[in-house]
Amino acid sequence: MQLEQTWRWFGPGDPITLCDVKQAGATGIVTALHHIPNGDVWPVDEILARKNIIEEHGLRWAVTESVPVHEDIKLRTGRFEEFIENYKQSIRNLGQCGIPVVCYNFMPVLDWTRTDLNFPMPDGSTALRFDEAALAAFDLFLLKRKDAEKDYSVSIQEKAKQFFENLTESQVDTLTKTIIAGLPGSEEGYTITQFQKKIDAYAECGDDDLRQNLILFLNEIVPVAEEAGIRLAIHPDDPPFPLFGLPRIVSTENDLKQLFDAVPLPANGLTFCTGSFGARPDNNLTQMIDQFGSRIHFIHLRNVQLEEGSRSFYEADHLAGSTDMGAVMKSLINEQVQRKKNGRMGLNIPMRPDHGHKMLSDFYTLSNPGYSLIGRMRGLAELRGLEAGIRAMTKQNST
Ligand code: DNO
Repeated sequence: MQLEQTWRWFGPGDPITLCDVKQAGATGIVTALHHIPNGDVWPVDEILARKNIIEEHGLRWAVTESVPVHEDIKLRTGRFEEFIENYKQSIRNLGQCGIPVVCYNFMPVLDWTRTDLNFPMPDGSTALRFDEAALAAFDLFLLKRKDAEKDYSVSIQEKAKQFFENLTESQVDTLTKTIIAGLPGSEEGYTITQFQKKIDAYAECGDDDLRQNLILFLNEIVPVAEEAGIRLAIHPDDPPFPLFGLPRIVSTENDLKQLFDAVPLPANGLTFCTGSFGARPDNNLTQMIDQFGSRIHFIHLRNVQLEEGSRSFYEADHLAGSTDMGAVMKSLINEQVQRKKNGRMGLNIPMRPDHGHKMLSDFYTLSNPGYSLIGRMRGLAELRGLEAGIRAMTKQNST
């Protein structure tokens, strides 16, 4: 059994079509009902309609990414009880329709965060980048968050000042939009005023409080998922360190341990995202796979190049960058071998090439940032080859 090769598709409005995906060689689709407002129940008929479109193309809906978690649930305020009931119903409905994996995240306010969506690579393609100085510039001089300077080293503050002074008005606008207007898959976007208000709501919520709220949420939804035949896969924080003074609780091995110890049912699982965990040099990715392998229900493969002396990184080619993708793949194949030995389900763990560069004809066609056709196709092709090569070398063939 190989890993299941999947592809994120944003639905019928995605400029990349299911016919394109087929030619890229993926067999599984990762999608979500993005048009349903955050907090509402996903109705069975809507799920089935999406499933039918996918199956008409000879593909299968392998993973839901994501069923978003409403801010009220994260903070346990407002209508959180109603939203948790709705979440449970969405899980039951997805289970009834035979969609086996649900990815979600518990990042406060923002989903994933970057500061540059068009970072030029030496080969002429462009990548996504997180520049700590650019983030600090936004935080210190545009958002003007109280005490923000405490969160940055003196050298980053200096770089941020210099960076900010050189920005044109339109660059200020682009930076602001990149950070808070909502990257693809984020269900929320904000203006600066709205963003500040959202951050203020976390004034009294530290890491321990947020973790407790996640565990209370998991206590309710994991048993429902077990019963519905759904595997839940929490996505790590991206990037895996605090932003804007907000709490962060899914960034490290120790964070994962606390979650799985608190709620041990097998449906309480993980999206192993190499790009997210890999953005922290103190995360040992293969060790994390060895330790939590049985919890991995979904895989995102992406490589980041860490930049010396800061928390900055850019998204490198899938087989380049700071993460040893060969070692990661080997550990994932080992996990699969263990599963086979133990006779457990979920053998062909779904994986997707997470993001890709904008390259070649991607420059002349529409796509969502990070979700280009050619760039991701290259990533998938490289990862497919890596997997086949390791299997051939280790005689862990695909049957
Ligand atoms: C970015 C994605 C994230 C991810 C969510 C999962 O490209 O990996 O948007 O889908 O955080 O809930």
